[in-house]
Amino acid sequence: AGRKDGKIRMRRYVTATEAPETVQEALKRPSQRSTEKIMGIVNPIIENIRTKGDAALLEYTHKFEKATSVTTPVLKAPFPDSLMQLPPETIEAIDVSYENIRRFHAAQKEEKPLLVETMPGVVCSRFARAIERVGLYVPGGTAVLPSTALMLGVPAMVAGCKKIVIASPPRADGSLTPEIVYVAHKVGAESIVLAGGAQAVAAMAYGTESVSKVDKILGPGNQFVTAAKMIVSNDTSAGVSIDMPAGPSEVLVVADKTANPAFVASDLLSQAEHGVDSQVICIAVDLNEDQLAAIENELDKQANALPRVDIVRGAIEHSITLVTKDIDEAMALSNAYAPEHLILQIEGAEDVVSMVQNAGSVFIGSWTPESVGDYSAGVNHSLPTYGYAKQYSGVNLASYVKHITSSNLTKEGLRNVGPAVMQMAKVEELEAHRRAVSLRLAAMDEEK
Ligand code: HSO
Ligand code: ZN
Repeated sequence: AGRKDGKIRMRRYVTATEAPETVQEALKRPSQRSTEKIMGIVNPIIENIRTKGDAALLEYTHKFEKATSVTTPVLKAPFPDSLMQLPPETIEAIDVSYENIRRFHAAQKEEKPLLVETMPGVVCSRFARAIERVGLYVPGGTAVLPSTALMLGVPAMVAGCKKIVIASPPRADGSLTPEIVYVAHKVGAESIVLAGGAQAVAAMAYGTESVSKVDKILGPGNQFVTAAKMIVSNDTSAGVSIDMPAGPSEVLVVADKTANPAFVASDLLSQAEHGVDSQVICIAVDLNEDQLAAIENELDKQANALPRVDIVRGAIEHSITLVTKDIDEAMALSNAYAPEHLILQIEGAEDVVSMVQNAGSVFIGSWTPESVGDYSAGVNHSLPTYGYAKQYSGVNLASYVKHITSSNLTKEGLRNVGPAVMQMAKVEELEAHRRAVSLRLAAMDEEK
């Protein structure tokens, strides 16, 4: 990456010889394009979709996707077999992944309501209901991402969402990726919206003549998609929520002297190939010069053999290696960074999981490359990036449900809790609240 020898190499910092501020600065994510500028582009798109519906949606698809042959913006289920013609090995791979993702997310289901008797005769309960209509955004861009359709669609199906709408930009010839149609069919999607970007998000948030309005929009996307999700979720007239803010993909690999340099390099590169804005970090625990060089040489060698070497070069440009003295320091730095993916290629990796405070998803031990989680292990790959792992969970079954609570009191229960309620109401000077209790207590006394 612009280095003199032309090698694809990450900048290296030895924490013991650097000021803590330098290390913190090196761990900063590349800054995103100014949100104001993005908002200035996205706001009019949303407004156009809201007021002109399908006509505007088609116009954007023709303009941005160059898919001028698209004349109807929505494909409704049942999807014709002709649109999901795939080689058997692809069907098999999707089916295996689907089943693992389904099993892991089905296990997250809360079978029965939570019931607590807080006082004799006072029963509080909490139960889950699926969000009825969800919109799943599957990005187009530099790679086709049927795996994202699986990660968003399978938990929606498991949760029992009644209506699943998938939006994905069509290819320039107007066709949909057959893998995505096949996944849409498997998860029981109601429709596929042939649109991408802010326009697809707006169409699902407000609905158009042919696009069904949804209650929640999930899925990753570029900065325009993310901005659109934020805008529509702030518009009370849309009545729509979103999963989480999304940024470029990241991985942080913690490696010690037991790590295989080729494995470490391959994991770093599998995230780096996502986009030039991706960031990969290697924390090397007490490695000597030879061990560091082994990883660096592997990285350069493997990178140059990749079809997406140019994207990788861009990502590696803002990626770093940090050499720490021990695992405690490594984990402190990792927790401060809060990576989307954390890979532990260290001795006793399983025991170190207890030290993980902030991360989207953890990959434990040298036999667990991150790509298994991206596709087929069963965990979700829609994860918090850009440090949001400090407060957000990745997509999971709970992303598709909301909880409702209920209270159920007997006479005895109201006698027990009533005095507290009446006194609280008195403090707040809300007399009607107080009387709703006192009236009933008086009625009980009369019955006697
Ligand atoms: N690692 C990506 C997900 C993905 N990888 C999709 C391959 N396809 C973001 O977590
Ligand atoms: Zn990936």
